[in-house]
Amino acid sequence: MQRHTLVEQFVHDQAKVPGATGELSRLLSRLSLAGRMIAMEIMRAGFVGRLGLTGDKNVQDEEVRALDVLSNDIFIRVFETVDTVSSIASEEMSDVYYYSGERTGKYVLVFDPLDGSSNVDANGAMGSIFSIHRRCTDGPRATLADFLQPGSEQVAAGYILYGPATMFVYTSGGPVNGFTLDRAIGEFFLTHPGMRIPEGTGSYAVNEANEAKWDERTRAMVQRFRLGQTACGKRSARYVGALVADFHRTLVQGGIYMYPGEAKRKNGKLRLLYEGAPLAMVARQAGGHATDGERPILEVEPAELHQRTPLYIGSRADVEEATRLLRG
Ligand code: AHM
Ligand code: MG
Repeated sequence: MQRHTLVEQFVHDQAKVPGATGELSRLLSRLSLAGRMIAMEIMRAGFVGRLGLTGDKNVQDEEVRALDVLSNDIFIRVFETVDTVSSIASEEMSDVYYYSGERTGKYVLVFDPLDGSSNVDANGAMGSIFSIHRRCTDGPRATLADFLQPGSEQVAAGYILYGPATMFVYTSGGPVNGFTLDRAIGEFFLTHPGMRIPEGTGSYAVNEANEAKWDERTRAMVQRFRLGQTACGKRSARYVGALVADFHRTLVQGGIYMYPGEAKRKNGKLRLLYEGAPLAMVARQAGGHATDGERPILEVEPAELHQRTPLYIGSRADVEEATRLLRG
């Protein structure tokens, strides 16, 4: 029997929501288009001279790669004609991006167009992460307030993983479903229905080279995972350095991914709105959990677009244990 396509799944999900207009399905299917376009660009990057840095820095003073810019442009273009998205925001743009004219659509979209892009030159995995909120204001166009909603208010969230296979993984508040791209025909098919994060297995993932920057509690907590002194016992370490790839492995095999706060960067490196919150929604809907070391990520009230957050995400028991150890 042939599997569901991604678009069939959207229609199926939508049929369960009374009064649904199909706008969310359209938005999600446009995201899958952006994903297919970016996957193609990544495959071709080495041939067409798109590896490496542009020489510019983004709003967060990070070096920008050619593929970061291209991926961001793809997202902008793909939503140009999708009025249901009132406006968009992204890791690569300092402020909310407004399309010309009035856009009263009911959704706002925030994304990291190419996460883990430092892997590009090494032909490593990367991803795009997205989060969709229903607007909480009703003016002629969205405002910053529409973006600064807690993760618990997300309507849908997910990611596209550009690995050996391209995958689209999302939830719209129900199960987490994973789709794999059949490159020959450009279609995503449901390969991972109802994903659940396993408990009691898997690896721990953290950049241990940052140990000197952590406080004593963080150091002691990570050491317990390293030495197999947590409830789950001996673990292996894994770290791709691309959040989507590290998270996807954690979703499939269990365990925990961590990016702690540091002495000079107390909220760590990752961003709340387009990295932490969307993945936290996926984790929750798959039975897992995510915290910032104190609070559930989904409960954090954002104060700014590019707010950073420490992140502990994965199997519920592991995340709860790490959070307990951090609290002391
Ligand atoms: P980016 O959004 O600029 O690509 O940065 C985020 C990435 C994550 O994908 C990854 O988990 C993390 O940065 C790796 O950081 P580090 O190299 O400090 O371990
Ligand atoms: Mg990122």
